[in-house]
Amino acid sequence: MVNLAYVIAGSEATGGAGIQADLKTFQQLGVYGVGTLTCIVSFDPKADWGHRFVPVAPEVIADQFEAATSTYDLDVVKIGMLGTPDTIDVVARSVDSRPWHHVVLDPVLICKGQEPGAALDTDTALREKVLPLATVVTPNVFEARTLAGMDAIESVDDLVEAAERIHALGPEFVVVKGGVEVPGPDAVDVLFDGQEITVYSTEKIGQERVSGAGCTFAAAITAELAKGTDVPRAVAVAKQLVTEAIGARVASNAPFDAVWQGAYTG
Ligand code: PXL
Repeated sequence: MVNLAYVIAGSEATGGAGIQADLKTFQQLGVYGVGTLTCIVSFDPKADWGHRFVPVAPEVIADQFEAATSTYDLDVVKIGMLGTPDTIDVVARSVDSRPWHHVVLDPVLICKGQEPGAALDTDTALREKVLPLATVVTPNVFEARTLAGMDAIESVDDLVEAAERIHALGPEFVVVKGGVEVPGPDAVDVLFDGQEITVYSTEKIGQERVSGAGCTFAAAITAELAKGTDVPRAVAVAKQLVTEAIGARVASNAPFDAVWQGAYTG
């Protein structure tokens, strides 16, 4: 019997991030992927590779959700980029209408190309409507600062404080990803389950951010949870997969490389 995982996320037209990265990750981990599209992002090579952003109409998101959840018995879902308050509203109502074993939220906040005013509304809606539905949330340093209300995250102690603060907002498990943003030789992630802190650490591979790493990390956790893995072990698998995917990154004409999930051997 094949395990199934569901993702609600945006398309990133070059295939490095977004739902394309999620579905590749599911496949790499041997899980059948089902996807619902929330928006379409097309980088603009004429404007410094900024994001052109087009939301999918809320009723079309609801239709996709109905098709996916009626066709399969899905109990693990990853939520990626949503992008507007209206999208957040329909996704929150849809997800809340069914029971889930796990809801993994990658809290993608602002996106270049969106109006700052709209982005603030979006952050607030995400925090109020989607975060309380999540069982696992995977903010990067920027997202963690916003969600935790911290001015700076510059050390492992700060990652721990952010994880504890975000846990108080509802999710059972919080994984704050230090990535290349926290100084030091290692890429450190911190998991907090309400009681215990677990620190995951690997040597940094360069100092540049690689496109699709965050999407791939949360998708790998989701795929592992769909296979029945527990959260601490799912995070360990995700960390290894992302580290290998960054090591095997794909160069392009854009100013950033993209992760390659196919390098993971397990
Ligand atoms: O990596 C964050 C992300 C998620 N989802 C979509 C994106 C991006 C970044 O470009 O375009 C659709």
